[in-house]
Amino acid sequence: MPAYASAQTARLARRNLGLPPSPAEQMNHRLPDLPYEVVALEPVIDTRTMQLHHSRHHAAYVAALNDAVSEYPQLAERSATWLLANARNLPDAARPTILAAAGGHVNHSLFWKTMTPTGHHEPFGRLADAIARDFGSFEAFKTDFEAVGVKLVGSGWVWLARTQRNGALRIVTTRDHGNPMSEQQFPILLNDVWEHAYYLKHNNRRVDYLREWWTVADWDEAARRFARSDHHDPAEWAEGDPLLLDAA
Ligand code: MN3
Repeated sequence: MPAYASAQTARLARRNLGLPPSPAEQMNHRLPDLPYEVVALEPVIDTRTMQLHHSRHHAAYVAALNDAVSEYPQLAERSATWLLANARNLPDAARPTILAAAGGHVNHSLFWKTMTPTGHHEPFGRLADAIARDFGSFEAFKTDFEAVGVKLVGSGWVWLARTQRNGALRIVTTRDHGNPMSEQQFPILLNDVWEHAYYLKHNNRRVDYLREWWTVADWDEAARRFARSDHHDPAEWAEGDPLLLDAA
């Protein structure tokens, strides 16, 4: 029996007996608080969706990540962003599970901070200039972003990302909980197009969600990420960057 299986058996046994976790089972990854009240993004993001999305869906990814890394002491101190940026260094047997959970945790941590009830809801400054350069205009960018989000089949994310190679902005999608950091691209802005993000309010009309979402998009945060991406390799985020990921 592989070591990880016996460790998992032992952990489940402790759980079933009502015993506290052993020191090796301490939870390293934690659910971050929302940066606003659950009602703050009404009516664009309804309160029930926000509650479930944060306290159930995101919490489940955090729990799954703690569970997945618990068998590997060498990963115990690694941040979720490090795990994403260093996929090749993960144990083969656990790689898909760890990446899915770490992506779910990191992406949602980024996502909450990509929205705000206040502040700039349109780009400004250098980022606005870069969007005009790479997409023609902000309006053209929004149209493209919505179209790409609508076309994504199944569950995933749509991103405004900056390529490390030449600094250009691109709209990219990732399946499930993929993250552009794995492709040497910096996340600038992202929207969650899993059905759990919009189904209670919009049902099957993902396009309505994508169109309304601009009124809560946080371009102050996007500008901070854009400035950060000038000088930092995505892998450097691995050890934790409070600007980007308070909890991941
Ligand atoms: Mn989600």
